[in-house]
Amino acid sequence: MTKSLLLTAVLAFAVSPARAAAPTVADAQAFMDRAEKTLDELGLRSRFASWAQATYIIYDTEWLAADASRAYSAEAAKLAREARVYDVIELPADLKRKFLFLKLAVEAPSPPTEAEQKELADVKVWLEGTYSKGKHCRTPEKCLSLDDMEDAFRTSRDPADLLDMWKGWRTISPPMRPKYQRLAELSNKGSRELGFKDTADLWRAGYDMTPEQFSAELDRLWLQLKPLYASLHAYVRRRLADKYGKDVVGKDGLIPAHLLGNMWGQSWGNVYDLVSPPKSTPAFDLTERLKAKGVDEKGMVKYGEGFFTSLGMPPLPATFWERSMIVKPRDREVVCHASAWDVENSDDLRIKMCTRINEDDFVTVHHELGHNFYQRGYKAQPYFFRGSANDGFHEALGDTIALSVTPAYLKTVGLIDKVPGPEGDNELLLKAALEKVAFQPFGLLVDKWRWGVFDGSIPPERYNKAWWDLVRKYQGLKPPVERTEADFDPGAKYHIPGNTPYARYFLANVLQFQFYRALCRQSGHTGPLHQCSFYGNKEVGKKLEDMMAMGASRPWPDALEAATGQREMDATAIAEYFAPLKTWLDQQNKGQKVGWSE
Ligand code: X8Z
Ligand code: ZN
Repeated sequence: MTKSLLLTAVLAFAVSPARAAAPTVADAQAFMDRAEKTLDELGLRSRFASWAQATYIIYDTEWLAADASRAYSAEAAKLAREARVYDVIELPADLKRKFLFLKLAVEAPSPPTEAEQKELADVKVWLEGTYSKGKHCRTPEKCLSLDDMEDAFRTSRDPADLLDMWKGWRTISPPMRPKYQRLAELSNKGSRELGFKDTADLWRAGYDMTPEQFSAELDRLWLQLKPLYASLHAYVRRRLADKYGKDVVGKDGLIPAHLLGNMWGQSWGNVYDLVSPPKSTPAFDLTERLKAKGVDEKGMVKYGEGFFTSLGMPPLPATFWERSMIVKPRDREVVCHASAWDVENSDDLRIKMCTRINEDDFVTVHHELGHNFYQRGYKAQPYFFRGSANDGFHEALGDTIALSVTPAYLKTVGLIDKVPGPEGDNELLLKAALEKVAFQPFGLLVDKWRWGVFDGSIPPERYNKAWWDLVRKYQGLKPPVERTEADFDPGAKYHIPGNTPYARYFLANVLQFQFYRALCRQSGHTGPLHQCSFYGNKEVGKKLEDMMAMGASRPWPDALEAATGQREMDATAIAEYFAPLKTWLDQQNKGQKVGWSE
């Protein structure tokens, strides 16, 4: 115990004669054991209720889910308040870590009064339900779900059609605005009760550094990637202008957000055909191959599982196939946004996805199963360590596997007949960059916006403007039509009404290339990084299993070191992967304007 802590402890003891003795480490341990047991039980109830709600949205399941979430959050907040008595003693590192995780147990921590707790739980469930049930009705009879529109965005090349869907989807979110404002207010109250400045501070407290350091770390990683993004952006912008004309694209250096094959302009792989080098013939189209082979939704998941088992990991449990929701039900509302669960925390692995037979969802299946195998890996850890080293690790694992879905791998599993020669490499890299590099500024700005909302620097009357300012600054995109404060465009992205932190996806895109580079080197791969597939490599599997088994028990640099030998997050791996493409993009951009006025 340090001198000042000792003094505080003694003083606390001296001024409260009613207390028998100052708390000891053993007291703290006993308290933590009880806290873990209590939250484990309440978490179980809450997950059962949330699963029912997410796979069958009706008044009753929403009620049950809100009630269970309120009970869990209120108990977590109460325990965190009680835990303050242990602030004065020096705890062993792992116990101290658990006390921190107790404070971080809930993304929107419970405010003090019961009425506010109920209001917060209801607002959260309402927001997610409103998003998930959202429709754009072109006529009263012809309503499109987000799922339908996402599908249309993949292939539609009609700017008027795209604009209609882009605007139509954003009509679901204005009613969310006052509710979102309440979510921010109530969750800030809860965060302050726990000793944080606000929820922005709480969200950045789980990275083994201060919140300010974490923000600086993200900015540092972004600067490592920005030149590559700027080259890609300039190239794509020019090719889209060739296709749609200057009238649609404009002359300000920005790209209209509805032309990128994705509802949020967050990843651009679906417009590959529009931007691929003019004379190239795409080697293969995975979506077409999956359809031609008659692969169904379950078959998609089987391919994903097959990759993990090839690494020596045991297959998914039988209950996975019984309890998962892999196909969108026809007759009820569900939360289509993909997720992975371990409901009972005993290998009760499940995914929930409105799977479509296409390349995007082929990757998403690997992403979700990555969550499931991680959950299985750390299930023997105590309650608070059942998580990944930091949340970016959880998001990165399945994507790391998906990077190994190379043409050679696809041939091995019989999805393509012939591996294209190295002359097709540039196209493959361009395709991958449209997914991974294009995503990064979006991955960064979503939480920049939320941190601003939580810390008050973005007041409600500027919610929408601040969102588009960030989109312009980081992504270099613009809305295709004027937006005002009558709109609430952040609410049209799942993670805002779903209240899921987003910086994790930015980190995941950095980390997955670090994992992939290290695992490829370990498996003896020598050629260009993007040609590596570690399919079937049991040593790689062992390395991943060791990291997953650590859960959240150690600071993330330890887990990163165990897997990669590095202790820092580092965007050089992604830069190395795309280095040949960067050279090519810069040649294409010669004499052209790169960048935009931020
Ligand atoms: O939300 C997800 C996953 C579930 S954790 C499907 N992702 C982000 C998104 O869809 O916006 C994966 C990539 C980014
Ligand atoms: Zn995920």
